[in-house]
Amino acid sequence: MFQPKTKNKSTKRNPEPINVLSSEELTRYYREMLQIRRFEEKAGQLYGMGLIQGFCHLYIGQEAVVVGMQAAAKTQVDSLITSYRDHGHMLATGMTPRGVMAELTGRKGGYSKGKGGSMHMFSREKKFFGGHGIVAAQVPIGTGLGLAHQYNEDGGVCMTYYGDGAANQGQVYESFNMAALWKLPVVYVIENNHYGMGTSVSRASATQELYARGTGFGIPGVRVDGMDVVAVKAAGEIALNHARNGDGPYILGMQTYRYRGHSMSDPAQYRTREEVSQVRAERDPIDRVRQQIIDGKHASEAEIKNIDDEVKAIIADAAEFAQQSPEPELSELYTDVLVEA
Ligand SMILES: Cc1ncc(C[n+]2csc(CCOP(=O)(O)OP(=O)(O)O)c2C)c(N)n1
Ligand SMILES: [Mg+2]
Repeated sequence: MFQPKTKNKSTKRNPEPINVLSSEELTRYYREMLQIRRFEEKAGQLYGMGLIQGFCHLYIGQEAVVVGMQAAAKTQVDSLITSYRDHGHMLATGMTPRGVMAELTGRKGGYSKGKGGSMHMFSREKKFFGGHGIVAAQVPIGTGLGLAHQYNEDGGVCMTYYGDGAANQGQVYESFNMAALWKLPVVYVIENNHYGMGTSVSRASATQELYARGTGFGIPGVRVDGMDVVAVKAAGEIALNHARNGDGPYILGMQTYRYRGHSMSDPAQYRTREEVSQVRAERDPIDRVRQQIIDGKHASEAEIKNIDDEVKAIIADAAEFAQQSPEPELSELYTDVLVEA
């Protein structure tokens, strides 16, 4: 298990590790993770009602990964890119629940004017570069974004997320070679949720320590408890500093878990219900930080309830907006298809 390193300048005078988080930080991470969870639950409901159609991959269970990484990032300059399991990443960058939900329902008010759907949303303003449906295709693109950061000398790092299944794709290793050769500012964040579409990582991967696969290219990597937002943030800071300082890419192997099916149609015959219940009961990232907040007296039960209510209202508003926003006009069929530079 990954242990975040703490730098104690003087152990005698200051026994507190310096990465102890403030009440404000912990409650903010709680709120951000909860917002993703509630958003995804609502998206699942709207899907069941036929208001969302097509592909839709929920991020429930994995919230601590993206929230912890964004907490570690310099969000003014750092970019991110991920797969089709992307709603949580968008919300964590500050993209609005209204805009994301309306895109899911295929409405004009969505980030791609209702023409992209779940897997095709972008925000240059928030430095979110998608949303990619082809497994691992985002890895070379993220590496290219790293090259752009280096070329433009903007001080940014690209956080390139991919799954345990994607980790077996050849283009990941072509990207590793180039990133290491040119010392590109890229942090590869592997979201090892232990399953691809219907196969466990233990059945599909010759080795399961996916973070160690940069060894042949000289890229450092560590295993991180991806169900612990505090551990994610600590590891994220080390990795981002490394890349930002010109030392090249870094790999973070996040151990996480998805609670729902791969997509909305998944017979889930590859795991037992008991396994899912056990992870939910023992390792849930939101329950964990809630407990940390209570135990450390960072907020009262009433203050936490307030956060819960506020998040609920934001998601209800997003769902309402996503149903009220009109569908795009037919004349929009051929717009935004090609950008002429
Ligand atoms: C190149 C390619 N092959 C196969 C698929 C079908 N497919 C979609 S998701 C997926 C599993 C990927 O699993 P993982 O990388 O672990 O990501 P997760 O869904 O767990 O987030 C597969 C095989 C695809 N979209 N693209
Ligand atoms: Mg997976």
